[in-house]
This record gives sequence, structure tokens and C-alpha cells, in this order.
Amino acid sequence: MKKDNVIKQYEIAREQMSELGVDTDRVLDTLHAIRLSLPCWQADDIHGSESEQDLHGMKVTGDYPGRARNNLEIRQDLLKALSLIPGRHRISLHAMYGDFNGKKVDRDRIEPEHFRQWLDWAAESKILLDFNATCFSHPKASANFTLSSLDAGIRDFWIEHVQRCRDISAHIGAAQSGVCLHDIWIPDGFKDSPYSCLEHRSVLADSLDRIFSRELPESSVLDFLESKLFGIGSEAYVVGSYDFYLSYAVSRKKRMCLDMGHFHPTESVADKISSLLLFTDSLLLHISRGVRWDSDHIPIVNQELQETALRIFRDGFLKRVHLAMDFFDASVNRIGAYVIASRSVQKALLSALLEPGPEAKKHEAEGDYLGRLAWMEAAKTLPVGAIWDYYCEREGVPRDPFWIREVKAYESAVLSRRQ
Ligand code: RNT
Ligand code: ZN
Repeated sequence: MKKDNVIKQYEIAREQMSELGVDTDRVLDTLHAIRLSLPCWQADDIHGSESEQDLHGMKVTGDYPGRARNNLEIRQDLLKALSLIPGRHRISLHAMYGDFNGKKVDRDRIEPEHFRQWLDWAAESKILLDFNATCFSHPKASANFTLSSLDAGIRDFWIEHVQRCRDISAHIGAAQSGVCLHDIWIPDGFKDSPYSCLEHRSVLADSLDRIFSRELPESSVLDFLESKLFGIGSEAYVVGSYDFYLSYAVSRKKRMCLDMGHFHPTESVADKISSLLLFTDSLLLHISRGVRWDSDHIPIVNQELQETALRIFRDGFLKRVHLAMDFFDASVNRIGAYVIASRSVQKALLSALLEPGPEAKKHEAEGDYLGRLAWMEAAKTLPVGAIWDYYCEREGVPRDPFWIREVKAYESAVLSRRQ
């Protein structure tokens, strides 16, 4: 379609939306200002850049050629992906992705210096960075207990690691003049039923208290705690369950990270947002797509994602919900995975932003539930596609699905040369 026609189509859509009380130009400005956090680990299947790379602890399936082999290649791939995604974004790093220059730097020895190259690159590329402690893929995590280990040596090692991760996050936050979000997820749990559910949880609470006893400026670093329902090897018992972290976060004025794959399949993450934000000041989402289990598939526009976007905007939570993605799929071109995931989240946000909310809200207040349903249903067939296409033109990125051509070209020019 010609650019002129994309614009014409948008003008018609704009008129249609204004009849419903929605200002599409303003919606696009709002969308433009939303930064998503892309997981650096999708580029290399969570290998990381430590000298010993055979300690792979996460289950990533697929062996599509072209995996990034080092931080330079990860950065190169991320820039390619970002060039096909409208707007400016954030990159979420894991502690295992420092620039260690071939040296063995154990997790309890990492320093801000190891992330200087990432910071320089990010500043140059107008990207902001987020951070994650890496409490897996390590010999000291092989017994499946880290911060909640009953072995004081193991526990102290991981406490030191997470403390350093917080310091590095604060350093990043200060350097980029914008808060760095620090997420803590640990794999701790039992494959089979524990005798006591309490023991490890009380150790975890104590470790977290030790970690947070050092106060850091919240203008530079915000800590989030990521719960989980079960994992491979922790099917029967997860120390850091939702109830555990929620209680901890509320009692200690910390914050939750909700990974969309970490709940019972019929449980709605979207519905949790309003409850959590009544009692904690912000939250982090790990936008993911679980297929039958916590499979970390590439996010696509589905009902769950759309419902989540609606809940964020309807209750005015945009500033308090941080949108990160957590997926890893090694069965397709990894750059294409970033593009689909990010653009899908943006499309879900766009369609939620286009909802003619005030009318539905008014009907609800009047007890006119048929009116409410009618307005909410009308929102489902609005010309989101025409507005999205125009947005892509405006932002100088290819429309769907034509960005694939660039991904394919990059695959033959760059990825296919990686062995
Ligand atoms: C694991 C958690 C965690 C990781 C990343 C790599 O179940 O979702 O967020 O996926 O830290
Ligand atoms: Zn996650």
C-alpha cells in the first residue's frame, strides 16, 4: 500500500475515533512514550558471557542458527531488532552478561565496571538498562537452593551476589539518569513434597532482609521480587511463591514482579494489578506467553495481553506498571522473535488506549450494564490496524509483516556467518 493511502486510511480512522471521543494523535503520542524492556537473553538462549559457559541451567528449546556468541553480537542483534520496533526502549540485562574479557569473575565478585561497556553502548543508542540478579546456571545453584539454602556458605554467596547486583543497578540508574529496575528471581524449591514448607521460607525472608538492609536511592534502583508457581525440579514446592513474596513485599515496602507464565493457567494476571497497586507503589510485568506451562513463548496479541493492557489504562496505572518481557525461543530467528514480541505488546497497548472508556465508565456508574457492554464490545472492532500502520509509517519502521524482509536480509548477511 502507498504511503498516501496509509495516511488517508488513518485520517478516516481518526474521524471515526473522534466520534467516539478518542483523540488518536494523543493516543499515538502516549504509545510512543512507553518504553518496553527487552530481555537480552533472547539473543543467546540465556548462555551469558561468563568464562565457563557449560553451566547452562535454563531450559531453552530449539537450535535455530545464528545465536549471538558474545556481548558484541548480542548488542548488534538488539540494535537490529530495535530498528524494527517503533519507539525507544530498555534492555534488561542479567548479571551473567558482564564484559569479563575472558577472566573468571565469580558472581560474588561482579562490579559496576563489568557493565561499563553496556552503559556506553546504551547511552550512545538512547537505550535505558534494567538488571537481574543471576541465581541460576552456577555450581552453587545446582542443589536448587540459593538465597533460601540451609547451607550458610551457599546462602552468603548468593546474598553477596544479589547485593552486588543492587549496587550495579544503582550505578546504572545514576549513570543513565533514570531508574534501573532490578528483578530478583531464584529457582529455590523441591521436586517432591517437603516435610516442612516453613524452613526455607523463613531463611529466604532473612536473606532478603539482609540484602535490603543496605538502603539505596529509589531514584536509581527499584527492587522487584518475582514469584513462581512451579519449575522444572521444583514441581512440588517453590520457596518464593506468590503468597510469600506478596506478603514480604507489602510488609517491607518492596515491589512484585508478575511473570505471566508463573500462575495457574486460569488465573488472571491482569486482575491482580489493581489489588497490588492499592498496597504497593509499582510493579514489574514479565510479559510472556505460557503454552500449557511456563514455556516462555514469544508474546503475541492474545486475550490475556489485551486484558492486561486494558487494566493498566482503565485504572490509570501507566506510570506504575513497568513493562518488561520475558521470553526465550531458540526455534525461530531470534531477532524476529524480539520484533514480534515487542510489536505485539505495542499493538495490545494501542488497542487498549483506543478504547472509548469514559462512556463505558459512565454507564457502569449509572447501573446501565447493557450500555457498558455495548461500548466495551464496540471497542473490539475499531480500526486498530489502520492506526497501527500509520504509526509504523510515522516512526519510520516497516508495516506488518514487511519487517520480515529486513530480518531475512540480516539473517543472510550476518547470522548465517555465525557457526
Ligand atoms: C524464571 C523467571 C526469570 C527468568 C529470567 C531469565 O522462571 O521467569 O525471570 O526467565 O530471569
Ligand atoms: Zn520472568
